[in-house]
Amino acid sequence: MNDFDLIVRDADIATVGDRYRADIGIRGGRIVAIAQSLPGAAAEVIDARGRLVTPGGVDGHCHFDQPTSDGSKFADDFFTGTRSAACGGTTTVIPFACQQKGHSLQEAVDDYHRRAQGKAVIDYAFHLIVSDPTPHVTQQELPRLVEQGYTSIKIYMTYDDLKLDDRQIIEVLAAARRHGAMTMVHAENSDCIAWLTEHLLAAGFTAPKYHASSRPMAVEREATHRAIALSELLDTPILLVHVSGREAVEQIHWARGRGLPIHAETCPQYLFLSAEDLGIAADDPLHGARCICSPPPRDKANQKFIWNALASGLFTIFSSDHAPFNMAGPTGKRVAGDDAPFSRVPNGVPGVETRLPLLLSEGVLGGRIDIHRFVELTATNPARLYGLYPRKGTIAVGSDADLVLWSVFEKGQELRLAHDMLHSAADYTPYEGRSLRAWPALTLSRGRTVWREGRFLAQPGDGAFLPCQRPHAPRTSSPLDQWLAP
Ligand code: DUC
Ligand code: ZN
Ligand code: ZN
Repeated sequence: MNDFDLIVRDADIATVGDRYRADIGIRGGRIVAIAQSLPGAAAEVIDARGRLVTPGGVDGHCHFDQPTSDGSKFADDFFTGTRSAACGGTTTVIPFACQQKGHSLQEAVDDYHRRAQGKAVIDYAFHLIVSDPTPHVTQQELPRLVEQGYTSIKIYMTYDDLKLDDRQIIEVLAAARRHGAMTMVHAENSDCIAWLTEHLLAAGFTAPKYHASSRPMAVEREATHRAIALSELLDTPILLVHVSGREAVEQIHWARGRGLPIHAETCPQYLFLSAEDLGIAADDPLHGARCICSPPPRDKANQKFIWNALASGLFTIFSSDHAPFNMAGPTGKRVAGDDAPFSRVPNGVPGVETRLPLLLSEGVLGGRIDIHRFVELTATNPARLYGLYPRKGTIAVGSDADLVLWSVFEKGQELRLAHDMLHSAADYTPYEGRSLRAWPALTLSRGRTVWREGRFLAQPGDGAFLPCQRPHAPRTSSPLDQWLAP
């Protein structure tokens, strides 16, 4: 009988706190030993030969096979989405079970389990999107679902079919506070966007680049400030998702200075894309639609500001916000036609597979952040924030054996990113042609090799659903609790 199912020998291990060379012993999908020159027999040995090894990525924000209301269809389901994640070094994903207005949260959860069942190749948890916070939802369903391991809630301040007004946001935050859930906030001012869009369209400014004009920084700044104020009022933490530029960062900085528990996320599109990418091409007026996402990519000065905020520690997590719609065909970006106005183009860009390689290449190997911050942003902090740590997000005895062994390329030997390298069902990447200094050589998910030297090796259904712990204790001891009914 072997001591281990697998030993990864001579790994250059990087975690949030440490960097050292060791062997990693794996049994039953878990890490059971870490030592220099691990004794004992193993059914399989992987020779890492001093390769950089990081925890498998935890992507705390991605969209697979989510129902839509405009006739569009997400390009990735749970199979192609998780396949793409695994090939890019991510071993846990957290997409969204989205409540439809007039329906229950439980229906959304049941439907999303059906969509995931037998398809995912890596482990997954669900966030809940609350679009209709009736008393039944906040008082009956949310407490029960939090108890069952759905411990994070996304709310929207924009999008007609999802948005909540301030009173509804307060009701959700009160429930999150009471039950120890994390609330993620999409912060953009809906009325400002509606008014700007109406006037842009009336003036004939319909091309993709006007998407950015319809959602300027002030729209995000105002909503960010309002979300912070509501979080302070309710004495409960929030996470501001997909923060895109300086003015939103300044609000978060201000809130942290007041000691408020405000977390923040940014995404590859705010580091690697800019408003210029929304431009048209000679042969396709909708060319820029490939980079339409919300909030929109900003200018180069904002891009630089987000890089600095990432390095300075302001951001808690770095997620993909993978939301893939195809450029070809009738259910993607062209759902409203080849000449559709920007306002009818589905929002979102693909990015679940390129998230880690882009940040390792341009962040760590480009000298902007160190490897520990990379691990913190991409694996450890999302696992902590969403109640999956230490099972996920680190390399430690007792943790799941979710690992990435990296190929690192010297300067001058870079890999050129091309869509046909990728494993999403999306028909393009917005990062086509970028130089990469790193790509996963091998990804392990619970000790199984899911990606090795260009070959995808997992089976649909290998991934399991992960119930999450409560990310924070229910809050019950502030002045609010003297009069707030339980
Ligand atoms: N914005 C979102 O809020 N969600 C999906 C994609 C996007 O661009
Ligand atoms: Zn959002
Ligand atoms: Zn999103």
